[in-house]
Amino acid sequence: MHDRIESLAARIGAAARVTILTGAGVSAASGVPTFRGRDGLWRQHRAEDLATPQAFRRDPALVWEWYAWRRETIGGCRPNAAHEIIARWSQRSGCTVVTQNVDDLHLRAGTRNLVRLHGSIWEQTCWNACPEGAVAWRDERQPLPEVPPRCVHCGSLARPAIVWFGESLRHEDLAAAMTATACDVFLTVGTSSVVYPAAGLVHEARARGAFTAEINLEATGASDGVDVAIQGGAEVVLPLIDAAIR
Ligand code: BJW
Repeated sequence: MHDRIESLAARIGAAARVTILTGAGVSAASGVPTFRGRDGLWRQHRAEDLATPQAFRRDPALVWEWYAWRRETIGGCRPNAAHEIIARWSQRSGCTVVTQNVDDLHLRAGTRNLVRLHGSIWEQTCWNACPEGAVAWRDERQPLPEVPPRCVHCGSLARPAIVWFGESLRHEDLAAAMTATACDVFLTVGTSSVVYPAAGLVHEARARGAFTAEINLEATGASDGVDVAIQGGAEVVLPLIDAAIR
């Protein structure tokens, strides 16, 4: 592992453009549950019961109770060493951070040039798509005074500003992520690499000539397709890489 860390550090140190894709594993050491690992969120709840527009239409109160519980959990979590290293690297010009996480821990760590592909658990939009409510507003109140919450503009039902299965990502976010695949080094960190289009970004980056690396506790479907796969916690491996960058 030492050699792989040294060689990846040398690549990052020499790169003009670095892109980092993150997933739930980056926030695991902060106490945010992952989706598919042991104790992952999907183990207790079926995705199709909670994270689809159909589920919300069927039972908005149930879906909002799940989000209220997750907001409470995430609200008590702090960025860990992985978020902090990524935030520091993001100060370099040419660095883009693309996250699938909705917890906003990258933002709280001070990450610049951040693309939040799946939205934020701290933002809402109008379920009825009233014109003003189409633009997400922030609501960090804990606990939410009303569950389900209402649109601040028209009073109808609000929804989490999160991309559910079967929904399109925001065009500008996907475009920014695709642009960032034109880079010298592409890191995929703490993601199971099963959810598209995010899972395709590392392959796109490699096809465009990037050196690609994965950091994950375990092998994923992306491991065989990257130049270097390092098994370990992001909160352990990223500080080692950082220390090895000259
Ligand atoms: C550690 C660690 C530590 C632990 N250190 N590592 C092409 C092919 C097939 C299907 C599709 C396709 N294109 C689109 C689809 C459909 C669908 C999809 O991908 N389905 C797959 C499941 C097959 N995609 C969509 O619907 C997307 N929309 C879209 O593409 O629109 C156009 C379209 C629609 C339909 C058909 C075709 C085109 C939208 C995807 C939205 C994803 N939303 C979610 C949930 C939101 C709910 C919420 O959060 O409240 O976002 S799904 C969930 O998974 C969440 C996550 O962001 C996402 C990714 O999960 P992530 O981050 O990888 O977490 P885990 O838990 O899976 O993995 C954690 C990893 O960390 C593990 O590997 C651990 O080992 C590791 N780990 N501790 C390092 N300390």
